[in-house]
Amino acid sequence: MKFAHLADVHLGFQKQEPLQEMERRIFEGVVDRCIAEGVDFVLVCGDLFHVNIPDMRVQKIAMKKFRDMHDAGIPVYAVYGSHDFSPTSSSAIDLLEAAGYLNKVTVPSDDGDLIRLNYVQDKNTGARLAGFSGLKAGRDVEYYERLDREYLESADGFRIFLFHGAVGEMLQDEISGESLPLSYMPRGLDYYAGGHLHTFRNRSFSGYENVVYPGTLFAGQTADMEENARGRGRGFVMVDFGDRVERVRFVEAPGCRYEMVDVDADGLASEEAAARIRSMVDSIDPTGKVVILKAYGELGSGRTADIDFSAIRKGLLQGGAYHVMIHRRGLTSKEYKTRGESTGTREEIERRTFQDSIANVRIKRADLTGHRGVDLSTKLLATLRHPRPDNEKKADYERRVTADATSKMGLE
Ligand SMILES: [Mn+2]
Repeated sequence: MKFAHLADVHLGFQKQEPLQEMERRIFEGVVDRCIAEGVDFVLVCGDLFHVNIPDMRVQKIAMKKFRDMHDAGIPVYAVYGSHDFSPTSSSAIDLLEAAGYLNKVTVPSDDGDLIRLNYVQDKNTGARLAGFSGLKAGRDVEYYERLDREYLESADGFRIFLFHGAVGEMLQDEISGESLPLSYMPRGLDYYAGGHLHTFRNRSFSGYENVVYPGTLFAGQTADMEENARGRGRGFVMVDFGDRVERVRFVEAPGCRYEMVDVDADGLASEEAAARIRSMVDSIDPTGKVVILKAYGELGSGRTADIDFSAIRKGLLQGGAYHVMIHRRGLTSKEYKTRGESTGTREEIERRTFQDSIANVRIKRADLTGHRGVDLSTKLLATLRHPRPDNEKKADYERRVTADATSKMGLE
């Protein structure tokens, strides 16, 4: 018998069309693979979706593939992650459950001090599954402290615990704000199916064998894309089992090909930095690849806007790149540095900040640069700084703010 273990798919994470297409292809390929391999069931350990209610495009992709699994007779067992969690059961996860394509395994009865989780039993294999969803920061610990572990430990048969969160013992070198000790989980179960950490890891401890994170299938945060470009394999986990776990194997999902262009421009003049970026970009073959251009450091002279990133992007796309990502947040300029001093009134600080930022913007229109640009920015900020009052509907608020902003910009 075998099951597949997925987590952190983050459907809907990608915002650019070519990457959305890749995200879809990877997910569909993995589901097709599970069906072709004839798995007995599939586990989804949180963050299937990047947000609890993703747009319809994303829901359709999921609906279709979960239906395929359902039609192939493959049950899916899931817990929420931190991204698709909904305390009121209004997540796309719940839509899949309502359609009968997925089973949430968290069935707690919370009366008194202890939280009791009941196992869900898989009909065909007899495996028992229980789990905890990922909750919003900090609340996990409190729930685990109240978990009736003995109840879960006393059941017999093949037992799986699904969870979404960082287990302290499984951390490698990441700086993680919060983690749970393994001892918070029921002891002696057969498999601990994790989600939340985005890279594959598989370890066993005394009393806790087979603690596994499959990692993300593609990406759920920008740093994942960079790791991909540096050669990290992504995929899911396939587990063969009988009375016990027999084999755990990582199955790599085919993804994109990448080129990483990493430019340290520290101390360079802006023309030198531009030349370095050009020569590095010219030395790669972008054909069919996702190119990640990362520029950082403090320019010794000139403006960051002297580097024409949009022309570089255009050139790469013309050269056949599948997609170009430019990360230049770490690039600053010594000459045009935003003055950090926070003296003066709020208005003075705001004006100064706008002045400094506008100096770094490459644009020819006089109404958007110089003191006119600062005036306009200040006026727009006045419109945008007020949050929606409680008694105003969101749509009305958006309409009012948009109308106000367009009139200040002199647009119709
Ligand atoms: Mn995640």
